[in-house]
Amino acid sequence: MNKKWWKEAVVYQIYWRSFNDSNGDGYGDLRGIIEKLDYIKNLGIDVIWLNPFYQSPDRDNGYDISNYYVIMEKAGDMEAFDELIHEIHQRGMKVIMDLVVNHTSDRHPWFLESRSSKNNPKRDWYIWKDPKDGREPNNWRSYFAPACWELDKATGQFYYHSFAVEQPDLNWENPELRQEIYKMMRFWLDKGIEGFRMDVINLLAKREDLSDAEDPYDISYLANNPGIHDYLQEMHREVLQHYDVMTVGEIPFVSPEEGLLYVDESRNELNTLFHFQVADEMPVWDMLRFKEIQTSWYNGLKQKGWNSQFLNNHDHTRQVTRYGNDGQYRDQSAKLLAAMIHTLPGTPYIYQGEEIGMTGVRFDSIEDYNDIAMKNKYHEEVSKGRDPKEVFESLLLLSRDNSRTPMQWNDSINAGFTAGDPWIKVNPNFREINVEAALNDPDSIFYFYKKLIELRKQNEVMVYGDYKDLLPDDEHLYVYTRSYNDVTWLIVLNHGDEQQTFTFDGFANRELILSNYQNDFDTNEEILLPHEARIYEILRN
Ligand code: TEU
Repeated sequence: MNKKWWKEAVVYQIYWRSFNDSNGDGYGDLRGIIEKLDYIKNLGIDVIWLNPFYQSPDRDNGYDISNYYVIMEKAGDMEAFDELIHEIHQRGMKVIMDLVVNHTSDRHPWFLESRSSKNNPKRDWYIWKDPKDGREPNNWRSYFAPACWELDKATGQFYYHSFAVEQPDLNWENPELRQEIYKMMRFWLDKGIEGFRMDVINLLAKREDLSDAEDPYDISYLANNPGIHDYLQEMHREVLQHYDVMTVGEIPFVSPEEGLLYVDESRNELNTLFHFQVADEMPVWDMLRFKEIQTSWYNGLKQKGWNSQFLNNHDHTRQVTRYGNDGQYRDQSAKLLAAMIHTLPGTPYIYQGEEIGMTGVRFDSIEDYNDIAMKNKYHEEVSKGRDPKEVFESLLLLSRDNSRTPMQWNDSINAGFTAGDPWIKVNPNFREINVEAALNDPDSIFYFYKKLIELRKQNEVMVYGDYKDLLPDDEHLYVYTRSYNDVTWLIVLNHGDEQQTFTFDGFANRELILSNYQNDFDTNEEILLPHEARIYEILRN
């Protein structure tokens, strides 16, 4: 396994519209990020991932792009972008952008031309099909709508959209379109960014067989279709191989064997991936399933490909709420989840606010929510006659807005995020949970993350160490080793509200490196308190 900077990095994800507002319009922006770069550097971050800020009508918060070469006005302008990149580099950090090339906005000039007539030169830049028996070509759903087909009355054909109606999919079979995308990628790489997070990149190739799906709700038919690897290997040849970049693919619906096809270093496609066997398939914490997933991905990628480790992002509820304890044990639980993500094999990602233990949110009505996925689902279910209150309740835990409330900087109005009216309500717990309080508390979650990141920089075993789960069948304790050259670390995690016992058989000679409790061990060291996490170095006899 060869060493790479992106394997050793810790990545911080900034959902800029909720991060810091520099001009009082209620939205975060690029200059707002510049104001906080010293905070991010202080945490120890190596790479910043910026969610999309290209020009967009903003139906899906920037994931519906209408011009790949212009900065969305809410976010700022190209001068602000250039200054941000410069200031990130001045601090010795790198930056990756979000590459969204499975679809554009329906307001993109390419689509406006394509839909204008059947013989427009750009008709084939998108995917158009004739009706079948006067209806959609088949029963396929999209992520955000009951159908992935939308009728364009002017030309009498349906266009294909994997997400919202306002997000028509690009036709990657068209070589002219592909070259246009590669040109755009070079534009941003030549401005000095160090790579891309690639939005649902395994959806680029579409299923040729348009027959109805047996279960249209299993939308995996949108992904991993024949041709996808040809496109990614061409992208690598045409663009990526010419730069020292990091690429991380958002790759849903794959097993380790399928995921390896995207990140096997010998295949020259992507460097690493986000798989979703946890975030999309584990609604709430399931320790045994989580252990199975970790071991299968470790064995599946071992020595060939590189994994990522994350438990939340802008699409998935804050981890301490969804997978931990955001009540009585919030502090210990947030630190345990951090210790786990940062000691498992793969590049760790920190989603803004995770480092201070920000939690999910529970607004009172659907009007308080912004997420198009949640609102479309709500209206679809209510239109079937279901009780609106029951539908609303059912969508709360996994609403993407759980992670999109404004960053909580201090206990002043709007948590110091904006001097204006925030585009989405601030989580009411901002008076207790905020950056200022965290920086003033030496035992805060922030400083625990900072220590984990420091340990990673000082100990290659955290990055390149072999992984072995020692208690695969234990529902509460997660105990594993990482080994590299002559160094072995033992990680002992009690993921639960009850104390547990671990006897350290075979690990008598050990040194505690980090714990999320003040361990004076006046009690028996073999007792792990609720949500206790410990990292040991195992000493040679
Ligand atoms: O997300 C893909 C998507 O639909 C995720 O919400 C999904 O649940 C999981 O994370 C992948 O299976 C990407 C972006 O992250 C999301 O914000 C966009 O809305 C979407 O693509 C469309 O661009």
